Amino acid sequence: MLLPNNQRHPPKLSSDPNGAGSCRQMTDDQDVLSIGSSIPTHPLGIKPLGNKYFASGKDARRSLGTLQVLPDEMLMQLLEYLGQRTLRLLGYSCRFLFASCISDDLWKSIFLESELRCKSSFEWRGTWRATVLGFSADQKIQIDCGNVFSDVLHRPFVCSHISLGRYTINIPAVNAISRFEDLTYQDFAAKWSNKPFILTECIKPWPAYQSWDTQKLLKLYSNVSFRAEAVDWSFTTYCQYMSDNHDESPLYLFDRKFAEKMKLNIGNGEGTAYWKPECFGPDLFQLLGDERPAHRWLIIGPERSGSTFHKDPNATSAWNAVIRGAKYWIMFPPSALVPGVYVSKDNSEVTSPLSIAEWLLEFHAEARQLPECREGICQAGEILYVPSGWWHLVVNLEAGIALTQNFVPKSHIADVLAFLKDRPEQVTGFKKDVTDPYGLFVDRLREEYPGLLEDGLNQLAERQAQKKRRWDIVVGKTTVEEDQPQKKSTGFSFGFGFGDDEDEIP
Ligand SMILES: O=C(O)CCC(=O)C(=O)O
Ligand SMILES: [Fe+2]
Repeated sequence: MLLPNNQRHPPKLSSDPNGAGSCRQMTDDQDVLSIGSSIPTHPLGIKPLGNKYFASGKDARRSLGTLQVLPDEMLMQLLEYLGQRTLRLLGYSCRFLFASCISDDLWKSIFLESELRCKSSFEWRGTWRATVLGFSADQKIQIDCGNVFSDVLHRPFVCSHISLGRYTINIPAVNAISRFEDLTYQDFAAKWSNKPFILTECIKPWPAYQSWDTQKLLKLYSNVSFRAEAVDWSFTTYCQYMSDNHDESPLYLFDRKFAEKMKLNIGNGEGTAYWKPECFGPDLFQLLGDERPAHRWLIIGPERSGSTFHKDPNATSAWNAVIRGAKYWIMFPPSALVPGVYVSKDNSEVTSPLSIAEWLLEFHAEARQLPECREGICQAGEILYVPSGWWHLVVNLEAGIALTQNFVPKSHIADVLAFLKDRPEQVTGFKKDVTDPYGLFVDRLREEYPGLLEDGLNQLAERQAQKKRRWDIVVGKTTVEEDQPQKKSTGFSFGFGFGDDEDEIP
């Protein structure tokens, strides 16, 4: 899978949203207006760096002593090496260090290194710091940091408070993801397997849609541990976190063993929680039985949680059904260059160094202008289709519950065969004892769908030959006219359209 490498982007001092970092004198109230009326003033009074140049009174940074030589980014990096006691005490030495040492990103790391990390049930106290230190809400320290000017310290606050509405309303009509009540398999296979779409009615009969909400799940599964990124938390603890956190990138519950943990039946028949929609037709990875890679997840998260840009694993396609809440999706076809997303040369790593909020602030406007951009909101009771290889970023517009499943429709057999064959080091989700996923898939297809396998392999061979021809043209071994005599050369292009594999040198 192309996993996003969620490193934080060093904040750009000059590109603070709406000029928050620019040289304008601001009162507290003006501060609020400058970064969008929905962003409250920082509770400690920390201000963007630009405000410093017109502020009267002492700049808190001057009390840092020798540490003044360090830029804010470096100071924060240094603090990452400190343990909880030192970090807490250092925070009481001056206002600037208080504002720095209280940063909840630092305390999240401390939490993850502490013995609390292994606990499934504990009391979440609103911040990572309060949770680690066992503070109650009324023990919140309030030190006025009104003379602390720092984009590094202010920007995470902006990012965790931006209004999502301004990015998700006014979707240009040409970008809008198509919406249907339902679709037949014939239509899907013939016209829609290469494009995202939303179905508005097909999951409405699911018992999961009809009866699940957070309260109900809490009643039934309060002590069940679910995976949320790096931790396994009881549902009670996760719900406490979900209803009271201010993280820029909230911890996302993403559990692939949910069916076993919740003792759910899935599929057609009595007493099942949900079944896969008919319109997608057969899932060819079902042929792998227990040897198929991880393929279904329960997803729960608060407003602003979500998934940064990625492609789904092993060139699979997916559906994502919203049970409660609403999700904003922004998507691009496989060969698109997505603004703010950097892919390593061998396509194995995606560095989307930004949180969802940072990406929205910095790149959304540019991305939306691209002709390949597709956007849509999937509401509760709706399901969205993600075609193989499509880039997507997803953000929860409100706290929500979703179910997702990855699968291989017949129309994408060649994409999956190519991925398993040509990128074995990027294949993910198979159990360790499955040493040759490509061979396994081919064997099973040969038994069940020999004609389809032959088609898939022919498509693969044709793609390979095409790549070779393009390469020969580029290195001058042949010309476009020789390659395609019917087509007079009007200039060579490397854009091969939607659904195309990355343009690789053979
Ligand atoms: O609901 C979401 O956050 C999207 C999940 C997703 O893209 C995935 O499971 O691959
Ligand atoms: Fe995905």
